[in-house]
Amino acid sequence: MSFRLLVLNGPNLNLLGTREPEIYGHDTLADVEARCHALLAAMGGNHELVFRQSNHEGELVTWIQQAIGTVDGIMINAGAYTHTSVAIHDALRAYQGQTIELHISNPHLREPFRHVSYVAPAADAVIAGLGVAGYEHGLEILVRKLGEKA
Ligand code: CA2
Repeated sequence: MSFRLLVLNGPNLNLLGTREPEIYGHDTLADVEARCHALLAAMGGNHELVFRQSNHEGELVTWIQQAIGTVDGIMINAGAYTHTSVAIHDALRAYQGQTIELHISNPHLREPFRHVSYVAPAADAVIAGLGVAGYEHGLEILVRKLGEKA
């Protein structure tokens, strides 16, 4: 069984590996993307992965809309839009596939404004606080969950 997977990254995640390494680590987003592709290749099954980042809320909404009927599972790190975006929440509610919300840090250990997520009520699962390794763990879980449903 092969699945079409989409990993979405929100604002400022293009800065990964360049600032605040004590929170987000030293890996760049390109490193993380490469590891996600390597993981899927190692898992076999010929899964298709599109990995994207945008600083623009509407672009993320458009990508989620385009995933409707074309993508089996989405993993999303919406960055700061996690805590503000009704638009991303609504788009994810319109998407029928499996959804995982991902965070590199654990927002609940940080400032109170990060304790609310508009993504979580529209997601099947939430992964947080595992560092960038969470991307690989999340993808593995996403593929496993899709396999259980197929
Ligand atoms: O922990 C996460 O993955 C977050 O989604 C990251 C967001 C933050 O607003 C969320 O509360 C939690 C911020 C992403 C910014 O990433 C940077 C990476 C390196 C340097 C500066 C920003």
